Amino acid sequence: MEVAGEPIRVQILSQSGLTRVPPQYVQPPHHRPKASSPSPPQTIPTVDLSGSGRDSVREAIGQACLDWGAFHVTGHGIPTDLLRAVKRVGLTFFNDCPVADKLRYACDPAASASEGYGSRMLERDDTVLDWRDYFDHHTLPLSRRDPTRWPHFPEDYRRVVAEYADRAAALARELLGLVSESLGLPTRCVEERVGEFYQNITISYYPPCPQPELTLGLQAHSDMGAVTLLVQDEVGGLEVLKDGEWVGVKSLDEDAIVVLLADQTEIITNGKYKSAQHRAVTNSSRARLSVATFHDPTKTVKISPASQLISESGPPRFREVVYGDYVSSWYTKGPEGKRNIDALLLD
Ligand SMILES: O=C(O)CCC(=O)C(=O)O
Repeated sequence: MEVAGEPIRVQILSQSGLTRVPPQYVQPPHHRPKASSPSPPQTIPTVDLSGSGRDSVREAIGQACLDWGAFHVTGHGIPTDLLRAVKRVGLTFFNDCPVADKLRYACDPAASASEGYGSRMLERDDTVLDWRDYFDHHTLPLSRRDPTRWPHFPEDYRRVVAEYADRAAALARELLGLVSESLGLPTRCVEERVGEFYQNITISYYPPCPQPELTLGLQAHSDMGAVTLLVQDEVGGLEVLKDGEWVGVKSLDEDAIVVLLADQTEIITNGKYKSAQHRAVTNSSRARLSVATFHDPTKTVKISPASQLISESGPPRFREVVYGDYVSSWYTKGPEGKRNIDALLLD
């Protein structure tokens, strides 16, 4: 798809002044967002990691994982200034960099999760498109990190993203430790089964959409890896599926980070904790920005339920999977909710 010789980006479409979304962005009726409900919706819990004692923090995390698979964390130690900065550099790139400069960093549209500036998430080109542009960064292990592939503008972009990546990885480790402990496992149990983090940071930019009732900024999915940390601006648009209903997750305050359990954690915990199915909706008046940091196993790692969580009365619920095979299946078949993890269920 091309617009005036350039590969298409949603921001270009949005700025062209169109009043109807092109047909390839129109979701089938059963996937469209619902008009917001008049009663104040429930939302994900908040866990203050600096709260009173590890026992109560661990308990709060365990409950949040059981009930939602998603929660806000505060008191996590990542400086507010750094959270602000990572959103600022992302927004400056999308808003202030000329299109031609942005396209210098275009990702390879033929390769899934390739680094750079893109719009399409899946390899298949017969699916409804998301109303979103993004910049994907490969950040860990350090052998994958090459900041010269990231935007040169604003001038502190590369330093800020690298610093945030390191702080986010430390927080992800801390959270997986609490997840393990909340199930009575040794602190490093889940982290050791995941192995060295393969970390990507995706900065998503959702331009205003002329028909938000017909589109999704990002289709419903659960994340493939172990745990995702999401920082969002004040615009709102993230929704988490709870008991069959989509629940809005507004930004709490500048310090709060959304934690989303991902599929490999569901497998390792033998389904005791579920990965969070989520999506992003759009709006007609304000662009929205989010920064998602994914912590995944390396592709060669085999993932299976932790042996400590298997017993005669609680047999393994998932087949072992090589993580790279899981990723390939996800990108070729598409997420369609949780179809890829469901395909590993043993009956
Ligand atoms: O922008 C959001 O709120 C969600 C982002 C997300 O789910 C993703 O990047 O996978």
